[in-house]
Amino acid sequence: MKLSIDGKPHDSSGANVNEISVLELCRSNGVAVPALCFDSRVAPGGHCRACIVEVDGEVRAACTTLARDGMRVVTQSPQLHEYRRDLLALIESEASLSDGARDALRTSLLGESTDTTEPAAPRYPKLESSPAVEPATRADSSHAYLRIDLDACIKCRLCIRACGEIQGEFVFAMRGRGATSSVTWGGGDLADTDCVGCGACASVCPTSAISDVDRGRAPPGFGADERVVATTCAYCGVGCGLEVHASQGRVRYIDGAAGEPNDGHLCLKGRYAHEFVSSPDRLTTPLRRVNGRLVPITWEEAFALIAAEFARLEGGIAALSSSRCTNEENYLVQKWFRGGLHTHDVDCCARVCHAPSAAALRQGLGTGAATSSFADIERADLFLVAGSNTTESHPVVGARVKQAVLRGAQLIVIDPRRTELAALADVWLRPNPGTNVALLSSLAFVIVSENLIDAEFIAARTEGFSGFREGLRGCSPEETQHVTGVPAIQVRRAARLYAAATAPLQLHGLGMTEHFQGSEGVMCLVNLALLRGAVGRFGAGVNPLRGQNNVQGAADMGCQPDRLTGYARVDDAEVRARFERIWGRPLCGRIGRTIPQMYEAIDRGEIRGMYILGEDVAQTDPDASTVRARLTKLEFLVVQEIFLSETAKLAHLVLPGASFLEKEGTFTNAERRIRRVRKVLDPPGDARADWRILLDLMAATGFPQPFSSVEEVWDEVRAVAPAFAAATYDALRSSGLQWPVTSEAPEGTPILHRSTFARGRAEFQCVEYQPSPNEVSAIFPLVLVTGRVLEHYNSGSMTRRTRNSRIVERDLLDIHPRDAAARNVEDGASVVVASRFGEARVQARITEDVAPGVVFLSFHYPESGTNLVTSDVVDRITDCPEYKRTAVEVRRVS
Ligand SMILES: Nc1nc2c(c(=O)[nH]1)N[C@H]1C(S)=C(S)[C@@H](COP(=O)(O)OP(=O)(O)OC[C@H]3O[C@@H](n4cnc5c(=O)[nH]c(N)nc54)[C@H](O)[C@@H]3O)O[C@H]1N2
Ligand SMILES: Nc1nc2c(c(=O)[nH]1)N[C@H]1C(S)=C(S)[C@@H](COP(=O)(O)OP(=O)(O)OC[C@H]3O[C@@H](n4cnc5c(=O)[nH]c(N)nc54)[C@H](O)[C@@H]3O)O[C@H]1N2
Ligand code: SF4
Ligand code: SF4
Ligand SMILES: [Mo]
Repeated sequence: MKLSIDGKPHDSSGANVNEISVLELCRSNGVAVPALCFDSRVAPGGHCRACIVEVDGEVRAACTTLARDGMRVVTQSPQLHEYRRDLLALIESEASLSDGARDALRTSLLGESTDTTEPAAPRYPKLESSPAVEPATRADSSHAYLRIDLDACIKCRLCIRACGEIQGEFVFAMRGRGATSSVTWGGGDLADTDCVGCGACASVCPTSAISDVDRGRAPPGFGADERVVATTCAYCGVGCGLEVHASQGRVRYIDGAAGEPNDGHLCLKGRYAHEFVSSPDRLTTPLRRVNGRLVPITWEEAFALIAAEFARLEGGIAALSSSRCTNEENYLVQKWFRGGLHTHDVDCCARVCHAPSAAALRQGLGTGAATSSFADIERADLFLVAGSNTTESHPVVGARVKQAVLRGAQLIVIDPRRTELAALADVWLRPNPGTNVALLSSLAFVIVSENLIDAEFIAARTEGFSGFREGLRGCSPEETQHVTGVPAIQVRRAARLYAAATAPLQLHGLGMTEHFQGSEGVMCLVNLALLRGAVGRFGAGVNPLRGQNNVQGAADMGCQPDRLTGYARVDDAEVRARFERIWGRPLCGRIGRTIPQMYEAIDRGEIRGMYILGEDVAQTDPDASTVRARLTKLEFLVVQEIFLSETAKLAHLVLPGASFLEKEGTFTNAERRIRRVRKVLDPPGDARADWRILLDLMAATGFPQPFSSVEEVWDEVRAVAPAFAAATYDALRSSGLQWPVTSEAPEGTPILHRSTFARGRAEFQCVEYQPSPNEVSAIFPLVLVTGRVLEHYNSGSMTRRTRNSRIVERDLLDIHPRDAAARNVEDGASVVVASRFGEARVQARITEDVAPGVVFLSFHYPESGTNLVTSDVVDRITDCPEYKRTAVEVRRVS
């Protein structure tokens, strides 16, 4: 396409050249065109009229005019300048702008911040706000993070489009016409709308009519030394890119970074929940237990104590590493324990989370990680979302899925609860908790028996199909519906939809894994994809939505008892020899213990000391009273934390680490994307970056390391694990890369298994449904499902110390009206949730989001005691706890 811009010829080629607007074309060629209501992530609106240019002599809005061959575009002319000045005057007559907003507008429209030729009197009389709009709805300060002041609104509608087209929440609309029109959010408080606090509206508003509290609050001069640091969110496994604006040693506000995986978008945790960093509760000095109390000691005393105790307890020490910490820190933890302390007793929270996914994917496909990328969300024509509350747990991915569905992609949701995606689904299958294997087998049954399989793919790339087909006998939807509770007709419909899709993308969560048959459930998902050849190609695949910011990385680095860095097998002598060479230490060949096995070993006196990095097991592991009893039995417990967690309260020695905003390193997200983490602030008091502490601990216990920076640690990771070989810090500097990153794939690997599976052929797995041992009874007739809510994060140690706790103040028990009525429980009543293992005390919320017979409770507040109730039942293959199914009774507290 050839055209001219301001008299200069431009020759454009490229895939989207036929769809590009004049505005984007100009900007991509370095020609500045002002625009107030343009954002590349939403459809152009043409509302603000600031991007007026001349096209072939006619005045047009550049954002809504498509570039065409032969066009003559003029962006600067006396006429256009005059037009823009006039527009500015009109805006000023309608909106009350702050000085800053006016200067910014003037600069973007006229390229100058002051107008020396401005007439003394305004060109247009000031327009008073319309009497048709009640004053109450012009301003809003009900939300913890957002402020609205419509006096500054220029009616560009960008907030409406951002909320609808990025987040998919549709909070805002326009009401009225012409000069009396205004943005509305339904007449009440913003806090009472569907707003999820993502901040997209505030981030795009050109005049701060909608603004972040954080930005508005900055005292004068606060921005003088402002720095912008590009880093990665440390909450969930989406791993959003952040741009942290900091000055005077404080975080001022956070924006989303461009590029994958979030393209500027964030959720309210990533954008706003950073106040915990400066909480007075932060640990600032090492603490030692003396006469039952934790008292401050120096770092030197702490290292000497550990050296002495670990020498005394040698052979009986285990480690839990932290999925909240960096790859480099996780690498050091397992290197320390394996190489320095001669044990493979190293595990991490992958155990209680997606270990079943990793096991099932490894067994079926050869690699235990997500097969696809988040970018496949835009390529898929159908989503199968199983046991994932995506919009609350992985909100930015959830928003991408919602947008794809709003554009026409189909959606099947498998979840016992009516989640936001379930409510939007084409087919929502609502199984009894714990019956995934029966349900997914019946989906496979329909696809096979109705001959909807991809026979060519099965023949060319898989094995074990005939045995698998045999094993489906007795799995028809009609036969399984009494177990699953899902009507056969719905199962048939879902199976046909899945089979008819050209690019079916699976996303799954803990509703699949945290079960007695967790691994086997995920195997069923893999089988389903194999039946349709829906793996190893763009838009399709099997994807565990791994939870923690760096749980993928913690496992990749080797914080699992059976696998060294890069999933190298501990029980393979050749593999060990490679590590022994690089580490200069002999390694034992005995596989270590999983978390539940460690607890049992404490009981037997085999484990007497533990080092726990950033994991609050006393609150988050199941059957918490037993966990506490066992931790209390330890002779020496070291906890390295940023807060005095429930676990740290039990420790003999507490070490103050640094949060993600206070250190360097890398995190690996749920699509295997390794991203850089960069330091913004200094840690408080005597707290230190966790990797520095680990290097000192290794030295103190006789295994000194040659590293002086995290980059050097990472370079050793690249040397020991081939999948990261080419992922240098420099190569990762912008949006990161998805492993494997090798000399053959220097740009990373967005899709696994494209031409061959890591194990050669993929293998169908025969799985038979087994009911959970945690059956309901006359005493415990309800099934408790536990899980998360959007506003809080796991133990809540961070989010509870932010204004998120103003939005959600406590854990609530969701209970169906029928079950509530039978127990005389009203909405908001205090209740006890009791199981064979213990009791939780919470408030009830009556809702039909849960089915009769099922109750749901989150675990973000320690005082609720959610995990006092959960059981000791674990996944048969990986020991992952069954958090998703506990037989309970609910009693009203009178
Ligand atoms: N806001 C927020 N986000 C988080 C976290 C957080 O604490 N808060 N934690 C992070 C972590 S560590 C993780 S692992 C992820 C977890 O993210 P998710 O996997 O989305 O988390 P959950 O809410 O635990 O459970 C998901 C869903 O499983 C459903 N479910 C329960 N039983 C069954 C069943 O038998 N079958 C099926 N098909 N579904 C079932 C539940 O109803 C629930 O909706 O989230 C991460 N993101
Ligand atoms: N009932 C129930 N229980 C569950 C689950 C469930 O669905 N239901 N889900 C389980 C799952 S999937 C998971 S992953 C676990 C998560 O359980 P945990 O890993 O125990 O929970 P988190 O709150 O994520 O964080 C652990 C600790 O890390 C600390 N921390 C954060 N950043 C850093 C850092 O940079 N350095 C250091 N040293 N410490 C840091 C925090 O203060 C926090 O105390 O919970 C499990 N528990
Ligand atoms: S914060 Fe997000 S959800 Fe709330 S109104 Fe703004 S864009 Fe919509
Ligand atoms: S979606 Fe996850 S990674 Fe992104 S901002 Fe929210 S919590 Fe952070
Ligand atoms: Mo997790």
